[in-house]
Amino acid sequence: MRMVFRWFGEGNDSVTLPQIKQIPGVEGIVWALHDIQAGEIWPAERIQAIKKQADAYDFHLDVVESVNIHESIKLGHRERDYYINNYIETIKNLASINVKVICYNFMPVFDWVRTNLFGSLPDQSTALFYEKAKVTDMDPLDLVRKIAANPDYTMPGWEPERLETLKDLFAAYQHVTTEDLLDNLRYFLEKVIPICEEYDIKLAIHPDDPPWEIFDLPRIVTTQERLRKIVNLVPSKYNGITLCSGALGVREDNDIVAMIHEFKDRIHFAHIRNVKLFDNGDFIETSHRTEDGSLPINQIVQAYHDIGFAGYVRPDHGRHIWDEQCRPGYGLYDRALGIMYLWGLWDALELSQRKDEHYVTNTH
Ligand code: CS2
Ligand code: MN
Repeated sequence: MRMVFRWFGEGNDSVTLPQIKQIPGVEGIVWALHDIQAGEIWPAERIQAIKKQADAYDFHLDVVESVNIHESIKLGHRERDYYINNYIETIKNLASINVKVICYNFMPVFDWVRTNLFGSLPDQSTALFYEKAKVTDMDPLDLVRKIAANPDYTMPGWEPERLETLKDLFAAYQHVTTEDLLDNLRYFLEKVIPICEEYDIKLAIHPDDPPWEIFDLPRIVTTQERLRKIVNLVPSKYNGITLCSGALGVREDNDIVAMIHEFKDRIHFAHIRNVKLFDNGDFIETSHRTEDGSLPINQIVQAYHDIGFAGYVRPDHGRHIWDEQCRPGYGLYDRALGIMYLWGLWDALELSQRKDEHYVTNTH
């Protein structure tokens, strides 16, 4: 596995490149131009500027997360061709610095959804928390009205200045079904994958987080069966997956180990993190360690080892520990601890494999 670390850019991240350099085994930065709106072309000179920063620390920029998809592409509106062409121009610009993987998602309106960015864990650290009842019992337009009247009600993604756009988007998606969304993804992939093949850049779709429908919006990247459907929409290895254990793993019917084995040729980027599930459907993110959450991170790493995974891996979100002031979920300390746990598991597997090989050669 090739370890990489997400960095939001100079002035946009509390973590610095010199700090990342001191985490063992990190070879590259997962990056994006976060100020560029979905649908706009990423300018070549901005890309070059990031390259210069990364070069100074000998980090590669092979993985981009994310080049976001304009809503009109997800909605299947007429203007989508214009935005798909822009996406293609961005791919070409990224190829000029040798980018290898583009992570993206196809979630309508929201990216990940949580109800509290500072949920409490028993050790007094905090982490991203999802309260199911708060989301399922909520009529979205009601929530819009509530937040407009009292901004204290706000949740991540529902910032008061976004409310008007939210209203329009909810209306636009009203008649978009799951099948429509899949068709719109196919349309996008059919246009973009040939370019990816030509420029040797793999697309890797990130699962929906959480992987079920929320606020009556359709969601498609949710289960093993859906992933199968998506990789078959366009049968090219350039149409790939970002397998995010934490996003998919909050559904008990999702078996991450089985997914790693089934999609081994299509997983170009792995996000590894743990999450603790509660009986009422709530969940909170935890340390990466298997014992601390509900996911078998040890078996997940073993599955990657078993398939001889040579792709990119990053720890995903981390807890906020040791009073770190950071972007929710993206502090330095807990993600660095996560990396050391992943390396610990990986190195132990390497060691036992070598012992087995040694044993085999010695018995011949
Ligand atoms: C999240 C997402 O789970 C995650 O990795 O932080 O924001 C993710 O980056 C996007 O959904 C990928 O497009
Ligand atoms: Mn993820």
